[in-house]
Formats: sequence, C-alpha cells, structure tokens
Amino acid sequence: MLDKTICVIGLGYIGLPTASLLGTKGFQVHGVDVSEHVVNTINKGKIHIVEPDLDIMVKSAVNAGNLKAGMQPVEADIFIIAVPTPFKGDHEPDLAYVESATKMISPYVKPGNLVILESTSPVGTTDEVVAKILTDDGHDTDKEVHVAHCPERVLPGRILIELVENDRIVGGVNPLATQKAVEFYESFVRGEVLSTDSRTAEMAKLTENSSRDVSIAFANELSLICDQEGINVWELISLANRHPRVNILTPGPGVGGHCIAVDPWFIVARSPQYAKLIKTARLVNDSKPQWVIEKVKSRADKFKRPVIGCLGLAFKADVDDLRESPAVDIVRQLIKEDVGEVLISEPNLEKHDEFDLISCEELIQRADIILLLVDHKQFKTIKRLELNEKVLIDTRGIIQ
Ligand code: SAJ
Repeated sequence: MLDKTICVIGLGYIGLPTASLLGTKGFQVHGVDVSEHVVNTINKGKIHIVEPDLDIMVKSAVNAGNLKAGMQPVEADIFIIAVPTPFKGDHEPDLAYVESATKMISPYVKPGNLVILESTSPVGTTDEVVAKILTDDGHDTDKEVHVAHCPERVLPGRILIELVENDRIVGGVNPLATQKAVEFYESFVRGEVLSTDSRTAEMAKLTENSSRDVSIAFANELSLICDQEGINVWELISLANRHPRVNILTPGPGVGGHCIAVDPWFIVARSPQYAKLIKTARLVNDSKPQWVIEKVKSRADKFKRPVIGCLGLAFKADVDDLRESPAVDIVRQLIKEDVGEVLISEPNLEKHDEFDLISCEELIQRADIILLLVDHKQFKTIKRLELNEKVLIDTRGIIQ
C-alpha cells in the first residue's frame, strides 16, 4: 500500500493534517490548494493554521520529500477530496467546492484509482455529485474507478491523534469501492475501519454532529432558564451529571466552528418535515450570542461608557480557528452598536485584520466589564477575586 501515490485536494484543517500524516507514513503525497500562499507556505515546510504538532508533521513530511503542494492535481493512485462544504444564506448546502474539486481531478483519474470524499456532505453527494461528474466525464465508476465516502471525524485541537486513533466509517458507491477504501484506511488507521454504503456513511457523520448540537442546545437552554431563576447553571449541571445516566454538556456563548453549526442543516434541508428537533436545536444555539449581547447591554447601563474587555475570539478553547465563532459575532455586534469601548484579547492569534488585539493582562486592567467568551487555557487561571469590583460575564463558567 505504501507504494501508492496520493493527491489530496484542499489543504485546510482536514486536508493538511491528512496529507502530512500520509507523507510521514511513507506515501508520496501531492497536496492541492487554490491559495498560492498556502501552497508556498507548505512547500517551505511551514503551516498556515494552528493545530498541535502539525508544524512538526508537515516539516518532516516535506523534508522527507514525501509531501509537495501545488495549485493543480497530478496523476495518483488515490485522490482525497477535503474541501469545505458550507451552506448558503438559506441554509441549503453549497456543494460548489466538491463539484469543482471533482472536475479538477477528473482529467487525472485513471482506471484502478480510488476517489475518496472526506468532506462532510449531505446524503447522496458521493454518488450523485462526485461519481456522477466522473461518470459524465467517461469514467467507469461501477468497475474501474472506485468512489467512496469516508467522513473525517477529528476534533480540532486533537486532529493528529484522532486521525489515527478514531474508528473510521467507509462507504463506497458500490461494495468494490467500499472494499478498496477500507484497505486504504486500514493501512494507516489504528482505530477500527467500519464499512457501509456511501449514503449511510454520509448520514452517520451528520448524525454525530447533530447529536452533539442537540445536546449543547439543551445545555444552552438550561443556562437561560437558570439565569432567570438565579441558579448557577454549571453547579446545577455538575450535580445533575452525578446521576449515572445523565451527561449534560456545557453551555457557552453559542455553537461555532465549521462543523456542528453547519452539518445539522444538511439534514434539515433534505427532511424539513421530520427534522424538527434538529432544527430547533440549531435555532436555540444560534440565538445564544444575541442573549449574551443583551446581557452585556443590561450590565453596561450603569456605566456612562463602559470599557468592555472580551476574552477570546476563537470558536472554542485552545484553537486559532474563528470560523462561525459566536465570540466574533458578539464582539462585532458590541462594536457596531457602540455599547462601549471594546477591548479584545485572543492569545492564539498574533493579529487580526478587523480587530486590534491586546494582552489578557492589559485587558483585565483596563476593562469595566469582562466578558469571557472562550475557555482558553490562558484564561483559566484568572481568579474572580483579582477582578475586584469589575463586572464579570463568564459565558463558559470557568472563572472561580
Ligand atoms: N460547545 C459547547 N458546549 C459543549 C461542547 C461544545 O458550547 O459542551 C461548543 C464549542 O465551544 C464550539 C462548538 O460547540 O463552539 C463545537 O465544538 P466541539 O468541540 O463540540 O466540536 P468541533 O466543531 O470542534 O468538532 C466536531 C466534532 N464532532 C463531534 O464531537 C460529534 C469532531 O469530532 C468532528 O470531526 C468535527 O465536528 C467535524 O469536523 O465535523
């Protein structure tokens, strides 16, 4: 298997870790990205995203000559598509990147090749988009070109560990494609490789993230009820979780990232008549940032023009990823509505195009209202006592 060549389309949060991991395992990997900056950065053995140990992995794969990046695909034995699958304004899935990636590789695909879609996708995409485009281009996707879906399931912050350790679900558009894809993943995954068909594999991934979204929505809903009742929701949850069959997740300022805040809509878009709970959970989580903004405004009333110190911009702890981040929406809205002077600290970013960033220490010193938005490790050492008379709005419940 290690003599196989691999072409990875999309060198983002999934494509780059996957490409570099495969490179360090001994595969010859060619990575493709539409951004010249990304391609140049990787070819220098450097990275454009923050993820623990990814820098070491990319450097060693590039230095070993096993990972090269370019803006065009090359011929390979295995093609892996790891491009974004966002949604449009109306929450309908936007498959434009999957379509263009498939069209991009099509001229390079040969009989015997394996084409794997790793991007999280609505049910039917592997067959009705990827395989269809290849078939329309004259490839025999029944027997000669093997098309499968293997959804990525790694947690940002633990990507390199989970790429190897997690179980993988592999579903081909036919049993032969499933078998070929299973053989490939078994060559580098330590977790179990589970086989199914492509539609079930697509739905499995959407189900995992929707399940988490619904659970977080329950926690967020509880946080509103508890606020009204004057109950500390984090204490409440820790008590309720002492029941052997209760495991409530943690409330926050909303749900961000490119996965959990997006994927449930792919189910809702196809089954609106049935996906009522899934849709409601999305709406509950999406409304939480506005609730936080109202909370800040209500506490800002007692000041003439408060200095509001916002701790964190990332969508979750200890990453630099701002995609769909509720913290960014909250900060942007506080500035837009001129609720006060807004200060921002984000220890995982050196700079930001839109916002000026300052240190956590300076922010705490200058702010009247401290709004904790992300549970980064740097903020966990802040003590309530050190904040003296300042107003604290801790959306993550980490400051004691
Ligand atoms: N969050 C809460 N409360 C919680 C847990 C999370 O408010 O108790 C928030 C986070 O702060 C963040 C959002 O939810 O804003 C999502 O964070 P996450 O850590 O739950 O998940 P992601 O988006 O980083 O990664 C998820 C994972 N899916 C599941 O755990 C089912 C990961 O395994 C997937 O690979 C990833 O989505 C993906 O790429 O789809």
